[in-house]
Amino acid sequence: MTRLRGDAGRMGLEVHPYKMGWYNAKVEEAFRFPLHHDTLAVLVVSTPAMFEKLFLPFLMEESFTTEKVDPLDACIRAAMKDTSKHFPTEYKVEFVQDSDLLPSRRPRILVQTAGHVSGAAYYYQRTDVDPQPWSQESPMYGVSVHPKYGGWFALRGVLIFNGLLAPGLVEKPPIDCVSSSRDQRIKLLEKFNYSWQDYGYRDVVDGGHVEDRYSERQKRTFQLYRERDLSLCVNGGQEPKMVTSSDIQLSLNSLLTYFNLLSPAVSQIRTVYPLNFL
Ligand code: B12
Repeated sequence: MTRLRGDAGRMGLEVHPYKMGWYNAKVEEAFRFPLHHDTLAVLVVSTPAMFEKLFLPFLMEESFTTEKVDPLDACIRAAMKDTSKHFPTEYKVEFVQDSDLLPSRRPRILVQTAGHVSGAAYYYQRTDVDPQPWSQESPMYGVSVHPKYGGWFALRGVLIFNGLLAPGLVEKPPIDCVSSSRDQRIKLLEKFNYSWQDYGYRDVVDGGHVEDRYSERQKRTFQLYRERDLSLCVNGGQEPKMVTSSDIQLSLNSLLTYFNLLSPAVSQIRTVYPLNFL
């Protein structure tokens, strides 16, 4: 665990161990993992530093090709694969990512619940506000808040150590960092649900202080990401359409143009992309 934590830290990631049974106890049947209660699971969280320490260097690697439809997912997956090389071979270690789906199209892992039971980040749900000001019919998605980074982080996935039991692991409750008032929790949930695009929910934390935030460059890149995702998945807001290679080409082009404009150093990316993608 110490080695894993060290590796993760160098990449701008954090790791938080928990027992699969703690997670299974919270979620509905459909989301449970059919594993022994004490099975070791480790949540992987990205901090604002991940962008510079891991993602930009990954984009510059020789091995990066346009076949990887989602570079960020591919980047985290590669980092976990690399780190897993140090694990004893007798355990079957699987990395389940936030974007992985079950055949039912539901997410394979609910990373916010995993964040809560591992003690990494408190998961605020509508039930954390009493009484609730919203009607039961209106959706109000929950949001996790990290004690150091507020909302300036992401929950990337979980390493599952099949066959490795950790009976001695002690549950560490997450830090309740939006504890000051009911109004603060309402503000947090409403900002996350109604105006997440302005990043405001990420600063709703007791005392209003966070240790680090995404840089302007990181924000802009992730924004391009979302635009790209929409262009890939949505056809004028109507029916989902098939993803074509020209969609992917278009989106990667905009990402690369942006990098090239911002930083001459990153323009090396040009050299590792096939020319027809530029
Ligand atoms: C599908 C999805 C969406 C959908 C639907 C949202 C939703 N929450 O359902 C849409 C497209 C709308 C969406 C949008 C966004 N999303 Co989104 N999304 C997801 C995704 C992939 C799955 C969420 C899901 O379907 N949950 C299923 C429901 C049923 O889970 P649930 O409500 O938590 O219910 C469970 C808990 O209540 C638990 N439970 C029951 N009792 C108890 C008690 C306790 C104490 C606990 C802990 C748990 C617990 O059991 C229930 C299940 O049985 C997650 C990643 C992931 N794999 O988890 C990201 C995720 C939630 N999204 C995220 C973000 C940031 C966004 C956006 C801001 C866009 C963006 N990426 O920048 C917007 C903001 C929301 C909005 N205003 O629209 C982040 C949230 C980070 C955070 N700080 O919490 C996540 C975690 C992705 C990530 N990698 O970090 N998203």
